[in-house]
Order: sequence, then structure tokens, then C-alpha cells
Amino acid sequence: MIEINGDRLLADLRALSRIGARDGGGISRTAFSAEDILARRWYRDRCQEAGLKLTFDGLGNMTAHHPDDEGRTPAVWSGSHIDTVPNGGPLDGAYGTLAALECLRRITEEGLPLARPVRALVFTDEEGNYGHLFGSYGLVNGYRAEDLAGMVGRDGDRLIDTWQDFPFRSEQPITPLDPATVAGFIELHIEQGPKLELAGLDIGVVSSIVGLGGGRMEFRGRADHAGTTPMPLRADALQAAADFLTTLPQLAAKVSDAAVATCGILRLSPDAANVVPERAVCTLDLREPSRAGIVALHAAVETTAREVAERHGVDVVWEPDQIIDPTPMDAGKQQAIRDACDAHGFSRQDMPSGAGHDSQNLATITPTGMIFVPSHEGRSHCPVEYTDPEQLVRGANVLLTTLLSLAS
Ligand code: HGY
Ligand code: MN
Ligand code: MN
Repeated sequence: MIEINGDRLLADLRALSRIGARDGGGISRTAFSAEDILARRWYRDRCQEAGLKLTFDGLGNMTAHHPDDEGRTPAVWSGSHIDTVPNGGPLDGAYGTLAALECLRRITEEGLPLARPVRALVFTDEEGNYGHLFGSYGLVNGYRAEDLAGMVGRDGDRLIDTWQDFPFRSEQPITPLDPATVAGFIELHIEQGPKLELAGLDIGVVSSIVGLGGGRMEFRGRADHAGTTPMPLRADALQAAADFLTTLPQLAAKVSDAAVATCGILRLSPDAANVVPERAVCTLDLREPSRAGIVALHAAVETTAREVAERHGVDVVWEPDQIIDPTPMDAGKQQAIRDACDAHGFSRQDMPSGAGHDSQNLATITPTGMIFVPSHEGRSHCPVEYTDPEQLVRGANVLLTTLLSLAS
């Protein structure tokens, strides 16, 4: 059974983690940023070193393939993302991206005669600076020009301004991919939760991926002088937002034990210490294993926000995101992953994913599977994100064996 070059994969992960590294240990590589360009150049150089061709589409999704496989379809796909959350960790996305590249390098080095080619992919903006799972969603569904024109990043920048002259984007039309060109997708990823480590297991075989909802809740009050405006006369948008946000834990609990609700961004205007806040914008992230659960969360946050706004004498505007459905993984791909674990003698368990992944979009057009490795103390989306190197190598070997079984 061929194996990956573990030292090379670990060295690649260390090298990529230096791009966008910040004092204090975190990594910031937001989609279409200068750090993103550096990381993509680095990835392109790795492809060239391995004799692989790199192409990219109108959204910046990148595909690495062997020149001999040019145009050969259907192909087996694997990959993930290299963009990060602000001050994130070194493995979320990068691990699955580089492991897929390592598998393609090993297949190339061994000159394996495969019935179907294997391709390694990098999806743009998985972390949703402009939109949930932005690149893989557009790859599968396309985007209308007006959708793209309306997209704004967490820093308030317009997508279509920021991606101007972005060197890793083509002028290709952003139309849905032909499903016939893909013969299956496998994504390797860190668990980003504590289950595998607590169970002392090597590999998670993902059964399903949680549904994603959320959106923008804006409370609109009235700007007033902080010193001269009596408390009862105020229409303070932040007071209303604060009241609303404290209800999130019980709103989630009312829907189910697995429902989660987060406000990770709160923006005030005019954002001045001596002005009563006129506007408070809360960005909400809502998740639940069922679509009905997310619909219930959306309804609950809207009802509660309107009640709170009424009480505070302010207005409220709710702009829900498009719900990304919970996604079951393909049974056949799950079995292929289990077989690969057993061939290597690695312990495993089937488990759901509480994090969203590009696999959610790929699964709508091709049989898709996901492989997890343990995350130390379940931590992720933060600088302390860590997985033991030998566990990283194990996961990549399961990926290689799985891809070879699907491509043969
Ligand atoms: O938010 C998520 O679950 C993923 O990391 N984008
Ligand atoms: Mn992430
Ligand atoms: Mn990820």
C-alpha cells in the first residue's frame, strides 16, 4: 500500500502556517487578501515543483492536476481551503488542502495507472468573509452578477472591489459545474471538536454535516448626546441588541440540545463613546443538525428581536442568510473510508460534523465523504489549534488509500 511522504506534508504545513502568521501565534489569511495571494503563490510553486498544472476559475477556486490528465473526466476530487478566520489556526482547511496535494504528488511519483484521474482543489473563502462556503457554493451553483455585486466582507469592503486584479482568478463565467466531470469528493479535515481525542480514536468517518443559518440583525435607534439625554428618553440601539443577545442561549436550548447560536461580530454606529448608539448590527451564526431546527432558530431570533426592539422603542431589520442544508455524507464513500482505516489498522468511529465544510456543497452534485483526525482539546478557529503530527500523517494515509480505491 503506497503511503504519503509524511515529513514533506508536515514541512508543507509548517511553511504554509508562516504565511499570514501574526504575533501571538495566530494566522490571518482572509480570502483575496495579500496573505491569500502569498499562500496561493506558495501552493502554485509546490504544484510546479511536482510537475502539476494549476488552473483557477472565476471565483479563484484552484485545481491541481497532472498534465497527462488534462480534460480527462470524470475525476476523483479532494481538497479544502487555505483561507482562515482572523487569528485562526494552522490546520483548519490547510491540512486537507495540503494532504490532497501530497496524495496527488505520491500518485504522480509512483506513476500509478488509474481508471480515473485524481485532482487536488483549493476552494475560495470557505470561512465566509463574503459568504458562507463562498467558493464551493459558487462552483456548484454559480452566482448572478447582482449576487456578487452585493457581497461585503467583514471589514465592510465590497467583494467586487477587493477581488479586482486578483492574480488567481480567471475571467471564466461563474456558472454551475457539470456534475458528470466529478466521480466523487473526499475532504480530510481536523475535527475541530473534542470527541475523537476523548474517545482515544485515530479517525472520524463523517456521517453528516450540520446545517448552517444566520444573518444580519440590525437594531436602529437614535443618536443622542451621551451627557444630556435622560435615560428614559433614549432609543439606544446597543441596549436593545444587548438584551436580544442575552436570549441566544435559551433560544438555542429551546430548539434542541444540538442547536448553537453565536454572535461573533457586533458593529455600532456612530461608534463614539459620547454618542448614544444609533445602530447596532449583530452578525448571527445559527446551526442545527436538521433544516427544521435552523428554520426554528431563524423564526425564534426574529420574533425575539422584534419584541425587544418594541420594548426599547427602536426598529429592527433582520436579513437572514441563505440556509445551507444539513448534509448526509455518501454511504459508499463512508464505507471506502472505513475500509481504508481498517487496511491501515487505525481505530475509527462514525460521527457528525458540527462545523460547516465545502463538502456540504460538493455533496449536492457528487458522492462525498469526509475524514476527521483529532483536535487537541477540541480547539479550533484559534491559535492553539493542534493535532499530533503522527495523527496528521495517519489521516493523510487514509485519504490516499481512499482516493486510490475510488480512482481504481
Ligand atoms: O464555520 C465553519 O464551520 C467553518 O469553519 N467555516
Ligand atoms: Mn473554519
Ligand atoms: Mn475548515
